[in-house]
Amino acid sequence: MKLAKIQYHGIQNAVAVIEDQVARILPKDEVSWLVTLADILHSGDPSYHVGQLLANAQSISLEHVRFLAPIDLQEVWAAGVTYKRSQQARMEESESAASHYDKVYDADRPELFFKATPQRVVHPGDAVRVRKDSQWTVPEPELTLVLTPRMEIVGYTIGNDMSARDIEGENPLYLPQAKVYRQCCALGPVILLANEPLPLAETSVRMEILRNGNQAFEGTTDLGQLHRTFPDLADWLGRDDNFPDGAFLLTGTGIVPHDDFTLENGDEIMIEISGIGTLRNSVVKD
Ligand code: DO4
Ligand code: MG
Repeated sequence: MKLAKIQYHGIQNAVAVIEDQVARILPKDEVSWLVTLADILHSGDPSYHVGQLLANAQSISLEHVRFLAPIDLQEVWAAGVTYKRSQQARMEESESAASHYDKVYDADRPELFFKATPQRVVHPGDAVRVRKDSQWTVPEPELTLVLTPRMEIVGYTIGNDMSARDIEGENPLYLPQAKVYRQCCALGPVILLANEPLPLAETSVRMEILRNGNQAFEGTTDLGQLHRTFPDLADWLGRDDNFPDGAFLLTGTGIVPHDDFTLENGDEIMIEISGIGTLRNSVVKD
């Protein structure tokens, strides 16, 4: 089952189940404590509660729907160097930090970093941004875990961990500046409820970047290449910390464009994860 936060016909914020070409809008007044998408996700049994609400749902065509990032008050975190491709790319980009990237790939403790507050996250269809002081920025397409305050994996969505590779490569202590800034992250368009584990090797991740309508980059991987498990990443994130509003955890990139590629103003990014959907964003460089 796929859930989304949407706008339609002047309604600014509704929660819907997405089925084929239809959004089934969940009523807010049936069970008063299930008001936000996070309320449903953190309810202990989202599928059951959604099932109850669906009895009074109104269906509208997706043509009339604008998808919002499926986030409420959660913090957004990210894991790094969880795929061989990311380890290689990072070691090439930073001579001084190469051994750190090498070690963290195999270390017990993963690299986890703070990525975004909800206000830094852009909606599907909106623009992610290249920092003014970066000449080398790329998108990172990442399967993203939706975590409850108890750190249970309750869903999956698509994330874009925008990264200024020149800033990160100059000095690893600049990582927060390379990663966290206005419009540095996109999430959506839907959350696939995690009723069953994802079939990792069969779940493909594909990213395509268009420039002036032409393909400027295309790459694919699959979740079978991930060097860590989702429960392990969630466990490390929750270790000795509290997330009263839950969290999103981007699980790292297995696709890194070649080193002479950087995003340009007006580029279009498409990230497709099989079984979840496609996250589309434009790029602004200002
Ligand atoms: O260590 C730098 C960031 C790595 C990252 O974001 C990734 O592997 O996805
Ligand atoms: Mg990343």
